[in-house]
Amino acid sequence: MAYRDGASGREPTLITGKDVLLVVDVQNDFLPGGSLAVEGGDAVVPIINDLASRFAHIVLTQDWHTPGHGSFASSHPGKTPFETIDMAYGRQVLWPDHCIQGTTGAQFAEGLDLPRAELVVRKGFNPSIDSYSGFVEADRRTRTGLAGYLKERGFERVFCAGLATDFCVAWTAIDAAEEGFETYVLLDATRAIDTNGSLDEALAAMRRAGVAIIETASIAS
Ligand code: VGL
Ligand code: ZN
Repeated sequence: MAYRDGASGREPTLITGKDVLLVVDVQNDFLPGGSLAVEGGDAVVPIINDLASRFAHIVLTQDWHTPGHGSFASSHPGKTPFETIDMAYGRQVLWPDHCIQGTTGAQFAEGLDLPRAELVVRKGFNPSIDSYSGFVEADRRTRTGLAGYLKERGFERVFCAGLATDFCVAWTAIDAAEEGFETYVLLDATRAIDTNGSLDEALAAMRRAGVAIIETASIAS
């Protein structure tokens, strides 16, 4: 609880048509049993399903890597998952193979029930560039089109949930804030990988970027 920005005692946040729920990477490979399982990752599924009923607008991101993707440890001889290397665009954590295009692991969690979702943004399909963020790839240059889409639709606030708190949720939220959206992370609707201090680092980076870290209970039903 100490991590949360004091939502307690505040009025619940009323959701309007200018708000969008951005559900990040709730895919089989990030759930228990998946190749890059996030501890307790399955717990976000019912929380997000319930949360979704409070939003008129929902957008999903989907990690969508090529086989042999540059972010996979298996693509770098002698390297093991969770080591880091220097790529052309900066430091990269190396991951187990995950979310390969068209595989079961890349599919959304079976229990995720978001038939009203208006857009799915796939990311990480450039074989040599990772993309934690739903907005901009790890080269910090190549844009996915999501910011343009959200702006064109007139959204003003972005509420982020999903997996993992310290990677794709954090980078997506930071970029949303940098794009000028009022940005929230619904912390209890996320779960973290937490490798080498990554969760504390991500929470601090989100706060520096002006992202508000709240809980789903503060969203009015
Ligand atoms: C993610 C590591 C690699 C995430 C995706 O969704 O947080 N993390 N690819
Ligand atoms: Zn990935």
